Amino acid sequence: MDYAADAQRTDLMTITRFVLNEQSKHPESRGDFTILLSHIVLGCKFVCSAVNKAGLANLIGLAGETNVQGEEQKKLDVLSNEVFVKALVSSGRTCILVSEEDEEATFVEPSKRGRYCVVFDPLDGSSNIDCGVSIGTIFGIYSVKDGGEPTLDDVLQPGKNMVAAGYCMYGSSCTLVISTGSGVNGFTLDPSLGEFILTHPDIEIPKKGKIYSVNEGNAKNWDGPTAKYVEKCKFPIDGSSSKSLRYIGSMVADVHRTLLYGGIFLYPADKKSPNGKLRVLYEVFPMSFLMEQAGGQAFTGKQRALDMVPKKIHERSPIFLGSYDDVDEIKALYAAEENK
Ligand code: AFP
Repeated sequence: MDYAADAQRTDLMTITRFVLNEQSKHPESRGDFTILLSHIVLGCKFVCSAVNKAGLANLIGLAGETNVQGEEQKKLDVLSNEVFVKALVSSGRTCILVSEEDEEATFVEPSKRGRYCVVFDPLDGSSNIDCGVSIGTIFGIYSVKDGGEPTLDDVLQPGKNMVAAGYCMYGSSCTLVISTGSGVNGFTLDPSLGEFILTHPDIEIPKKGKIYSVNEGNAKNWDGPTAKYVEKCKFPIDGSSSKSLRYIGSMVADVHRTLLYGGIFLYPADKKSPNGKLRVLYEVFPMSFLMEQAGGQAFTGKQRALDMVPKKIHERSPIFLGSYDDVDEIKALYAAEENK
């Protein structure tokens, strides 16, 4: 009998137990973060269940509304947003919420306020819903800057100030990956228990990977360094093997694979979208935070992604993130372009 494996199977590390363990390392902690996280987890469980039932419950389809980015909202987007906003407000631990689905930030009424600001995309990759491809929720958490009245400046902070970030992927299994600033851990939902169980402790991204992930349909509009980098992935000049291309078009799924297998995920700027497509606060920052915590890098084409200071809540940025050495290569190409 494999006693070690058996012990692991019967001594389950749930996400709540994990966070409580972390909390006990900070005697000054009042448990606010644990409470906030339990509300995020509830939102993820609800969305997971809704995604699984989508076909049955006739949830797929347009809700007849358009979101800030001018995209048609699906019923599941609307539902997920409502669930997360309500869960976060009722936690009593938040004061400002920024959601991809809402044009304006939500300032929580004073009686329900706490000290955390949460930025999130409740259902990222929604154009993939109808064909059953993995989609996910992405979130980042900041502390309010000081005890005064909360303002938008509390969420317009550089990504490096986040206290935690994560995503939940609704795929063949439901996986929650989170970092509170000391490494990255992954939990898988056990549907029979209704609990997220630690299945991917201390995730470290391989230093170099064999996969690149990008929407090559935009290639004709790319700038020089991006075009050169992708060319090198396909036709390496140093005699090494070419990289494989994998692109799902759902950031959570593409980043999850990159985190586990290594490689690079790119959503660069192009002539049509000089700032790229992905949103700084609730796509670029949380994923960059996780990548750095796992030993990788995240770069915008100009600077370390987490150093950016957003001016608007729905701002976009180009992003290159993944294995340390792979991101180093693209950084070198941008540096060479700059020195021309
Ligand atoms: P949707 O939510 O509209 O499906 O967009 C998903 C997304 O924001 C992100 O999850 C993907 O990485 C990226 O857009 C895909 O964009 P392209 O379709 O332009 O490749």
